Amino acid sequence: MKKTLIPLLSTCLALVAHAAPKPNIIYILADDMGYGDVHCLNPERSKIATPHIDRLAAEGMIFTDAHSSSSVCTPTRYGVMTGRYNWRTHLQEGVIWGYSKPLIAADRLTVPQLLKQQGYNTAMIGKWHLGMELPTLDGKPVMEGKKDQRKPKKTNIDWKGEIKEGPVDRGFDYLYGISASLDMAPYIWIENDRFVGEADNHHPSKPAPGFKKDQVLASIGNKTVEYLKKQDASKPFFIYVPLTSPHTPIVPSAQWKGKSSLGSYGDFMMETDHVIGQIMKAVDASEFAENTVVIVTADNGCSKAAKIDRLEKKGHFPSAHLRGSKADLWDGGHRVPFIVRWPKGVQAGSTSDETICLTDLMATAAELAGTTVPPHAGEDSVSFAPALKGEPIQSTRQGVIHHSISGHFAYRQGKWKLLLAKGSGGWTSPTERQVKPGSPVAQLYDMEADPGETKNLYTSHPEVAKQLLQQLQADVSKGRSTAGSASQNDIENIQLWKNNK
Ligand SMILES: [Ca+2]
Repeated sequence: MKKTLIPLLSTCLALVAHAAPKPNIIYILADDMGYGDVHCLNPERSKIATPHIDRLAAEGMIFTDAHSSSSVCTPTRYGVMTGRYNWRTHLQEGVIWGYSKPLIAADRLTVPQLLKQQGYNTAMIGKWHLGMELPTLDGKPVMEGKKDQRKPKKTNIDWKGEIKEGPVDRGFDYLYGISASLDMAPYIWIENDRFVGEADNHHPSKPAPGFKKDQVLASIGNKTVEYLKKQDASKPFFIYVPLTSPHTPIVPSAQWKGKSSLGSYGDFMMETDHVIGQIMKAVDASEFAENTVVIVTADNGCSKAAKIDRLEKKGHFPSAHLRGSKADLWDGGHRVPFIVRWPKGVQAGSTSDETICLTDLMATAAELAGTTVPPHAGEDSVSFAPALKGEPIQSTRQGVIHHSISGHFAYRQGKWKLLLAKGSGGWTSPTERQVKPGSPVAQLYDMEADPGETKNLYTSHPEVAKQLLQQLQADVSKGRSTAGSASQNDIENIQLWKNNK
């Protein structure tokens, strides 16, 4: 009797161990949402109610020192999807457009591909902004505006044709979304590899029939809920939900207009929070809530398009205690809200002050799924999974690299931050052109003592600046910032100094 039971028992145990359920991952990426736009992160100086994100934080973990890899959209999204810094590609500054070619190379591993290999269902619902191959009527390249690619005068798109090299060719089983930002043509939904309806090639700035900008956010929420309802505990899933808000156009839907005391931006932020609440509600109603990791973060800080001066006059500070905003090298550009709820794996009401980067999704997802990042992938990705358990992150990365809209670099290591810029490196005054003559060529801040980046220590601490610069140079030139097999950047001679030093 015993002889037959023991092997049977060990087989069962092995099966149980093997079948330890992999967590589902929902990654919600708001667009241009400042650290101080989330009420619980900025309780004294936020005037926007965000009850759903606040609840997520109360039930999970707040990361107080999380950074997007860039202070603008496209580059950050590249980092989220690939675990690699954007400036290792040809995109050295700025963003791409709605008709642009794919930025992620066909042979580069993405997070959804990695998770698919681990048995996950994968879906993306929202804004891509990483380029795709759009079909054309004449088989020629897509006609783009020569001066303003945001608004070409006419196009040659085949609206009935097959879209290639987009999200479904980069690892997502399912896509419902838009090509780029909601202020960039084309204005049309895409489902998997097809457009939903047709836009007008002679009026490419006109939305396709039925496409309403003030309904896009709600549709992203509804489609995500719909997708969640089709999932069950038998197979893990990864859903990437890049929201289109509170980025421009600031278009709260009719039912949210006037809800805040701050005008459209406040209303739109409240609607953003509401949509996150709808997604949480669907998770909570499911059989898989306990083992679902919900992450809420943003691709960069609040934009000046939100009329930050006016918001501040009304007592709302979108960058909280941080200096600058979207596009900048100062922390207001790229220190982002980062909240993780995972009932099974994260203690409610916890906080982590570890410095993490949005490139870290790949290594973290790999660890959560019980695997590792293969060679020649995720070169700038470090798993923050230990932090979720309250343990220190085991990082082989010396520091985190920041990048501004104009391609200025900064390096953060422990409490020190070196900026290779004289001013904001972005849109906030003083910009590089506005700095006073004779200003130091770079900036160095002690982020512990001076998180608002007010006291430049560059000239008084040259040895610290030198050491950080050397580390930055090493991380750039070796094609990776983590330990692992050597890797190559897509271009040679990445220019570290952008201010004519
Ligand atoms: Ca953005």
